[in-house]
Amino acid sequence: MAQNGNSQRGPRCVALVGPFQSGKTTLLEGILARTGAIQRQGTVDAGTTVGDGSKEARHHCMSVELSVASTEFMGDTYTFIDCPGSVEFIHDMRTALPAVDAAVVVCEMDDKKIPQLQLILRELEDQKIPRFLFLNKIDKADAGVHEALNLLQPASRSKLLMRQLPTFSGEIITGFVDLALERAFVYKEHAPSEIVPLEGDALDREKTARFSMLETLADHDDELMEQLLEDIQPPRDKVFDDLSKELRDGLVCPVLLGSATRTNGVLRLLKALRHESPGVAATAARLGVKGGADAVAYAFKTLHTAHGGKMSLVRVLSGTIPEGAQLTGASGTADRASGVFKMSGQQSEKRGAAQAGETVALGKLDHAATCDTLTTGKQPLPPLAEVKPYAPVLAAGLAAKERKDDVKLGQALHKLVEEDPSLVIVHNAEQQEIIAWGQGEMHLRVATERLADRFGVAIMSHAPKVGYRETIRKPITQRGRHKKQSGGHGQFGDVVLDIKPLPRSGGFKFDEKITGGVVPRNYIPSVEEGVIDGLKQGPLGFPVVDVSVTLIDGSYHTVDSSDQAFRTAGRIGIVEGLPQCNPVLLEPIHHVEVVCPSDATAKINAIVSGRRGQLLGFDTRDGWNGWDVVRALMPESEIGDLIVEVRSATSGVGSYTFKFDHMAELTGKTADQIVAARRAAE
Ligand SMILES: Nc1nc2c(ncn2[C@@H]2O[C@H](COP(=O)(O)OP(=O)(O)OP(=O)(O)O)[C@@H](O)[C@H]2O)c(=O)[nH]1
Ligand SMILES: [Mg+2]
Repeated sequence: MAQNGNSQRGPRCVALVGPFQSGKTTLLEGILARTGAIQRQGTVDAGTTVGDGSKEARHHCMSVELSVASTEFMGDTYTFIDCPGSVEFIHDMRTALPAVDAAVVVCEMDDKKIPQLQLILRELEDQKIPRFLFLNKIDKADAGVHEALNLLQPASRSKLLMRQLPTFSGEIITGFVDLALERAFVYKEHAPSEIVPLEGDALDREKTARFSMLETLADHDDELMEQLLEDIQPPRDKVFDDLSKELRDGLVCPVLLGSATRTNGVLRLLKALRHESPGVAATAARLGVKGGADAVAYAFKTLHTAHGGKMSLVRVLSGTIPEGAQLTGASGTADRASGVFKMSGQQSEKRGAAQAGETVALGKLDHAATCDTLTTGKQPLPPLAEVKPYAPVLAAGLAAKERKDDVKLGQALHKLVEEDPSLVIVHNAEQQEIIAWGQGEMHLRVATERLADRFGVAIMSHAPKVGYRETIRKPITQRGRHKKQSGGHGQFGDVVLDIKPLPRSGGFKFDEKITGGVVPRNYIPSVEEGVIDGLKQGPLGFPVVDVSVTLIDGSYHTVDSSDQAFRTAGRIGIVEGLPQCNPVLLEPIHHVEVVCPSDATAKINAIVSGRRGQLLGFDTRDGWNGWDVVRALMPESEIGDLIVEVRSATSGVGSYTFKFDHMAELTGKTADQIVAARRAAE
């Protein structure tokens, strides 16, 4: 310990993660209240928490982006990053993880949430983040909590290690025994737990549970194993050393108990973080930060605030960032930080220089992006972490409600994507649409709410258009004749076109077989242009593809013929010819892969078949215990809101990716409806 009572590990940064609605934001509130950072512990349901401070989070009673708050505990600063639990907002958690020393995975005794837990633990395992499990809502749990490890273990690759043993009064959990300290506590609502004697039945159970905890630790410590075999009590310091070493190395994941609403178990959690979790030095080493004269920080979130403008949330990994520091990120351009701020949910407060270990916001770094490695040096550093968003799964067409907001919409979308890179904006030139691609229904809904609330652009959204095409099934020879005699100079063009179907993905081919100059050479390109004009919208209302057109005959007039006249003649030829060629609708078919927990595979198969999908088979998902991947060919029009059904069949964890495969003919009632809808829209 340092003299001032601070631990030598310095300011910490800890992520609160876990399945949807497990109590992360409530736990943050409990921590802030228990450590005196806030006067009153707010609740999510009343919309009074620090973590869910944004209008959108309050409105939906769930976290929709990460939020950050710092507090002091036993002389050290702790910054917590409260991450959303919904898979639709998981990108914020993924970009935050490189910044943290450890994560607290808040979870419940609920088998329906195990796949979500597995998903989150997988991210932590992959990024090598030391992690505790906080088994929350213990106020609602019963004696079944003994089964917690059996229930939760399959979700974790590293061994779960019970650090605490619940004690009961009847069916209700009233306290716990700390198995490392060997002390018994009873919970007090909104107050520290009280130490009570450890005796009788509780003592016997403690001995067994402690032995099992030590056995788990001894798997990675031969000396401890020998002590256990020889019935020697290991010294308490050794147990704590092993706990923190094996936590840091990702060998074990200690499990603590508590109730966020009552702040039960919160102090023990903080003490475990203080004594067992690594500090910034270990985190910098994990990320490969090379110490030196220049400060290094990792930016894990970008915000555009109404008053402060752009803010970059960063963890300082080495050195000091003074006010007004010049910082360079991946862009290579240095920006001057307009200020160093302490964050508390939506509130920011100006403060002084930030030291290694501290988590702060830096103002107005115009060129900094989320995931950037920032340095006070002149040269940009190689990135410490690269977190690519998952491929988006749901699209919506967006337009400003009022035309005058079109320019503002463009700027707002740019800021929105800076804040949330898991949102993808595509400008579809063919359909003249702005398409927002997101991670799910709620993600897109929140995006449009933010556009209105934060950036003042009211939005209309619509289902994006499907990329239908049409083609022909019968060849024909068609004349196209354009003749106009109005007063002086007339117009004359006359062509004969051979129109033929091409095989699928044959595109468009134009050829000519003109002999004897019946159509002068210089007009032939105009004929082709006219044909292309005519193919832009076929008789069914869609672009025509897989057609070959050959100019075989025609005639001209020495005075009245022109490029324009032959262009018009070409267009007339194709437009009059196509309806006689037995046109047919083509729809895009995609190759789809749905990933889901195996017990949902049958449901997914049914969903895919119900959406005109052609199942290609399913396999176990590589490296994912208990998961499958279902492969199918599916029409684009049926994929539109596929994710909504997939999520509801998989407790929110299933997802899919897709890739264009081919265009297929579509006939019958479905095709008639599409054509009728297209005509109605005209
Ligand atoms: N009984 C009980 N309820 C709790 C406890 N902790 C949280 N809750 C309730 O669980 C619900 C979700 O709590 P949140 O704190 O929003 O959970 P979260 O994990 O932050 O949710 P997301 O961020 O949306 O994933 C709220 O209704 C809380 O009041 C607890 O310890 N006991
Ligand atoms: Mg939350």
